[in-house]
Amino acid sequence: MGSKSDLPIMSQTADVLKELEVPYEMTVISAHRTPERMMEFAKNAANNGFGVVVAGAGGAAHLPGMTASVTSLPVIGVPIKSSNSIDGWDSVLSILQMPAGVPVATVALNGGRNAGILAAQVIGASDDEVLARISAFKKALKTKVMNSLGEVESYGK
Ligand code: RP5
Repeated sequence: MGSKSDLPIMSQTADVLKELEVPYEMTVISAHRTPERMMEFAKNAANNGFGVVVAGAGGAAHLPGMTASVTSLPVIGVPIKSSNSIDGWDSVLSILQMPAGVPVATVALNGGRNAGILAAQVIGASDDEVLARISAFKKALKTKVMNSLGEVESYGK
C-alpha cells in the first residue's frame, strides 16, 4: 500500500488471504515518496517468489501502474478513498485507465476484500488446494443468500 493510512482497506485483503490460507506479505511502498523502493520491489517480485501483486493507493495513485510497468506478474489495483482524494475518482481513474500493454486489474473503490479474493483466484489457477478453498468460499456465499430468503420473503406478512 502507498501509505499506512491505507491499512483499514488493505487489511481486508490480508484478512481474506488469511481466510483462504494463501501466504502473503504486506508492506508500505510509496510510488512518490519511496520510488527506489518501489522499483526494487517490482523488479525482484517474481524472483522473490510472489505470484501476484496487490497494490492499493489513494489520490494520484501511481503505485499499481508503475509496479505493473516493471513486473511481469499480474497486478491488482485497489483505488482508495484517502484523505487527499477527490471522492475517490482520482485514484479509480489513475489505476483503471492504463495504457495498452500494461494492464492493472482494478477492483472497486475501497475494494480491498475483493482484491484479496481475486489474488487468491490467480494463485488458485495453478494450485488445486487454493482452488478448492475458493470453491468452498463461493458455496458459503450462496448458502448465506439462501439462508436470508425466509426472513426477507416473510417480511411484513
Ligand atoms: C497515497 O496518498 C497513499 O496511498 C494514500 O492513500 C494517500 C495519502 O497518504 P498519506 O498522506 O495519508 O500518507 O499515496
